[in-house]
Amino acid sequence: MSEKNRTTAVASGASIAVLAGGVGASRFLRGLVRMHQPADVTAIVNVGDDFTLHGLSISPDLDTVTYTLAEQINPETGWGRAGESWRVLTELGRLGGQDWFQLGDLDLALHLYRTQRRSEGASLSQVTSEIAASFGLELTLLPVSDDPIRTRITPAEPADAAEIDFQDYFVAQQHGISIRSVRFAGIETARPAPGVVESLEHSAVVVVAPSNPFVSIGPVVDVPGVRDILAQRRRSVVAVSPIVGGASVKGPAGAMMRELGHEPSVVGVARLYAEFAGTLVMDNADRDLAPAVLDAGMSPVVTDTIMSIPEQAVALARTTLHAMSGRARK
Ligand code: FO1
Repeated sequence: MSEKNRTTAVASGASIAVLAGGVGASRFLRGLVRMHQPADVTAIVNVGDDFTLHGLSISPDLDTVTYTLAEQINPETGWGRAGESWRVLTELGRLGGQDWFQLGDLDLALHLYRTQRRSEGASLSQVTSEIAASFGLELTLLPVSDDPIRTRITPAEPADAAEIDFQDYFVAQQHGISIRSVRFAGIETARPAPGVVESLEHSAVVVVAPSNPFVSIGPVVDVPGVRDILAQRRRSVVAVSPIVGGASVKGPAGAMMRELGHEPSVVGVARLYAEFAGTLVMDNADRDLAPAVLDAGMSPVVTDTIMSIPEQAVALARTTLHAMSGRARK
């Protein structure tokens, strides 16, 4: 059957897959699950930011989604727990240990649990589902892969700079350095986690959340097989631009685009996504660029995309799904 004939409106009860990074994606998901049944939503989450510190397995994006949807997120940072205490980190600092990555006491408990379960042989997706259930989440939360994928950054300076770990770039260096390249170590042999392919193939709509195109969405769509599945159904794939007015809403996405040779605008986002997504939700501030987004191969939908409060996220999710009426798969 042709893609055209297999489409319908995004009805209640329709399944929705969301490709997700950390903070922006979590806010979008919080809006989505307030206007669409959470049980019909699957979040497929970046694991390129994952790393080991103090011997603990840390999965920042999975945890940010979990804490946000459980209404336990620290509202000031957008990551970590609300009402957190810092006794362990403070004592670690006093001892001269590594305290550059801020792990609060409650957050540490989660990393201890994940590390213990992994050492017992549980996969990342099994542990993720256990943690999600413990927080009462009703959506399905999947790491894009159970195999290790590690984002590695090569600084622009000096010319012979060695690759560094993503969290070294993002947190230790506060993404304050120019970069030459991004690589996802291990991705060539990574397999989609159980449920990922099924969700991508059978969801009525796939949403690419407003996350960094390189370091959040890149390690998801570059898992072998994922980009091809999306490209084959690109008419029912919609992305939300993380770039507004030529800069990222949060984090280094805009700077990264420029440094990696892309136009740091919603048009640059459209050029990156057009191969596998047919529609781009973009901000009112960029409405003059809608024709250029169309030229880049994506249908523009112009709306307010800033999610300062949950009600704005609900409105953005509603507009995003509404834009897919008539394009959703049955
Ligand atoms: N981001 C920071 O900028 N500084 C931190 O100290 C930090 C600690 C941290 C602890 C747990 C967690 O789940 C996330 C944390 N993040 C921190 C965010 C993390 O670096 C994410 O990878 C980025 O937000 C990119 O998505």
